[in-house]
Amino acid sequence: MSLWSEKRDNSTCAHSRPDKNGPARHRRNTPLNPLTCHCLAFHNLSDCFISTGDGQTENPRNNHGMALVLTLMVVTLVTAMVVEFAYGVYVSTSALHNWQTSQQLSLAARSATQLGSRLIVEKKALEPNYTYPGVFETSQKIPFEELEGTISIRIEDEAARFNINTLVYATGAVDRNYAYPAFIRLLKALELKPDIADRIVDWIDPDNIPNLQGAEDEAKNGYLDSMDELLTIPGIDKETFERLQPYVTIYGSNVININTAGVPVLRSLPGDIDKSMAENIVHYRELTPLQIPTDILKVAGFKTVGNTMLGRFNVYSNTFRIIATATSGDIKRIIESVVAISGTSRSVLYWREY
Ligand SMILES: [Ca+2]
Repeated sequence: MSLWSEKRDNSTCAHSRPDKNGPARHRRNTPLNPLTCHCLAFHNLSDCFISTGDGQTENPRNNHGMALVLTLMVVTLVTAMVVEFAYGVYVSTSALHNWQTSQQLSLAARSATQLGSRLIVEKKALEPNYTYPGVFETSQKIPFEELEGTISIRIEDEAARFNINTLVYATGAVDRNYAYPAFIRLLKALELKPDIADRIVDWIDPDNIPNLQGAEDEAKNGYLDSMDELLTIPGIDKETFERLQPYVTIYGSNVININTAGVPVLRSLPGDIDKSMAENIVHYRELTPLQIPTDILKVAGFKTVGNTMLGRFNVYSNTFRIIATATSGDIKRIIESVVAISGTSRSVLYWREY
């Protein structure tokens, strides 16, 4: 039995093409015409295409489908807009929260810096004759109830380092009597080339006449204002900088603190101090920090040579670097400063917050 023969009444169709009786519409008992109605197998309204007379067909089911697609598109669009708006609000709120936290951490770091200065003053009051050790660290919870986190304070003795600005006197002349040869000794101890001394001297001194191994190209002709400035001096690459940086400063005098200086800086002192002699000083002060300069004569190997060093070192310091770090979650604020302490007063020589 064919599909055609299965129809109960295939002589009529619910639809017809437009004719003189009006536009195409659902009309019952219209004679079936296969050319105008395509209901060949299933005489079902939902399966029937209506010929519009211009070669195109319409289907009520398609109209329903189109409406559904449009509805879905609108819902998708509105959902996307809502999600984007919510994300924007989240980002704005998060940024505001981070900014507020950052501001609070900045205040905490400032407080920690003040605390660091006070610790130095109190320690100097307890031990007025000498400064030891060269590094002091402490940390505690942030004292703000509304903010969870920690603050840490690191204090470093700046007199443990060689001051490279002392290579040149304020008059512009090079200190070839002490600072220059002392710096050459430091470079040798660090296994760095001696020409670095001339390059730094040319950078600082006011003239434009290059030293033997120096360079006056675009020289500053002034004292260094920051350690990073070393990297702008021709001939000082990053590797040289990283090796030199822990042992030099631009603050304080050219008199180092023998109680805190590292082995390479100790070797910058006069007296041809080799590595093992410098290590003798380190071991001695670990047990008994030097109270007065002549205590150097008690250190193994310095009974004689110690006299040639007197006047070139101290056993205390008045210049310190304070690194205060405030942390809450992933957010951190750091204040690095250098302060000069005189009695109970202190003056800030350097301040950087990041
Ligand atoms: Ca110069």
